[in-house]
Amino acid sequence: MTHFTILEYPDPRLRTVAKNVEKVTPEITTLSEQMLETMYAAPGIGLAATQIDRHIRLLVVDVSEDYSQPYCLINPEIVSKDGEIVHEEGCLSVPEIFAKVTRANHIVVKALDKQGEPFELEAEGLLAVCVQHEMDHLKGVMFVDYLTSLKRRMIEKRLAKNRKLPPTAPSARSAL
Ligand code: K2U
Ligand code: ZN
Repeated sequence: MTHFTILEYPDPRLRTVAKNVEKVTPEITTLSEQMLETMYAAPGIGLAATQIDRHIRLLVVDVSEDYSQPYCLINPEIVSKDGEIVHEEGCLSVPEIFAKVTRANHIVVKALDKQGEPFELEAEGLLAVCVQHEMDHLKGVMFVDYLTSLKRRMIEKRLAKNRKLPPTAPSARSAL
């Protein structure tokens, strides 16, 4: 069972713009499966390759209650979007921080699956939010970038403080 280390904000590697996957090789297929294992173990509902310091356009999501609906999107492109949703977001790279972000409520995304086959995913609600959140990671964008600079500075101070706390101390968990 492979669980990757997840980069944490403000690590500058999280700002890397990922490159297109030229060929979906067995290594890429295995990587996507290992990313799902890492995501489920976190636990999370999405993970972008950027977060495990692999700068290729690959993301995984599963917003189901029972881990039964995993999607792997390689070289994802949004082909249409509409509607608006304000949803509280978190991020495995920004632990213990949650904040509301406005995104498109309905999207159609074209991508390659983990075998390299093209497909289209129509998503709305939390799945649409999660896919857009992960696609932002592939551009070096994080959900905290949508917040005010004051809130971002507060997050950076809180994360720094939490890192200094002994591992057993309750961290300063908060929504902004
Ligand atoms: O990028 C990540 O770290 C994945 C996020 C996915 C997410 C995107 C948008 C809105 C909420 C979550 C992580 O899964 S954060 C952990 C989490 C899990 C379930 C619900 C909310 C947050
Ligand atoms: Zn994230």
